[in-house]
Amino acid sequence: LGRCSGGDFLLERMTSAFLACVPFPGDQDILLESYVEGWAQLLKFLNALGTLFGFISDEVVSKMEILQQHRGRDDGDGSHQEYVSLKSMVHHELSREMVDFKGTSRDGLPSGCRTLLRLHRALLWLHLFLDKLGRSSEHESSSTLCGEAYSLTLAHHHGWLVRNTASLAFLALPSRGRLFELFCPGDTGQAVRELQGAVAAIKQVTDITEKVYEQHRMLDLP
Ligand code: 1PX
Repeated sequence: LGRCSGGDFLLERMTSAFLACVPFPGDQDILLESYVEGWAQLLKFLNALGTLFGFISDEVVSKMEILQQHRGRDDGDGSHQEYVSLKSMVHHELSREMVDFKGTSRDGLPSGCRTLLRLHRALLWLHLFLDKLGRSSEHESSSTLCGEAYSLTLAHHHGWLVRNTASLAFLALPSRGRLFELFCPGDTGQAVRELQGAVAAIKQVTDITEKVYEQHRMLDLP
């Protein structure tokens, strides 16, 4: 597989983190440490896009902090095995009745389950956007592709205020050509291949997450 020296700041590290989420595909489980690492890489990219995307970064950071707080919690024996993987987190939080299915309790740390669900929905958007970008032709607009992917996915979960703010941010997105330059300077073909690798890695993660949430009827957690 070809490597892109300039572009490795985003795609390669993000791809390897999301691949590392699933060390044993048969387990159909996600390692949370790698999941958070994948998001840390996405955050770098988001920050590089400039201040107009700050409200999105802030939201990602606050969701990551909630997960990290759960992961860092010491349950007495000094280990945090409960938050090692997606399935272990789900079983732990369900068995302790930490998951609020009705949206009534407003105090305390939100559950890891409802928090990761927000990131999962965002990954469904990202998967579609990057897939569209990888298949797009030269004259297509990144803002349009991003907006289309958003309408089909994340927008369903957002109110009008967030939707409107998001659609303004999309207009400030770098052009398709500049995004490809960020992914792999001077080599569009390699940028497309790296994009395809990222799309496949994300898909593996979202497919597993979707299944686990569906099994526990948690896809609509408030
Ligand atoms: C070009 C490739 C790489 C780009 C990487 C960018 C990664 C961006 C990830 C976006 C993550 C958005 C997280 C959204 C979480 C969420 O839905 N939160 C809402 C619900 O949370 P709650 O706790 O209330 O149930 C919250 O209301 C939303 C807050 C404001 C953030 C809204 C973000 C909407 C835009 C999503 C599309 C991102 C476009 C980025 C352009 C590159």
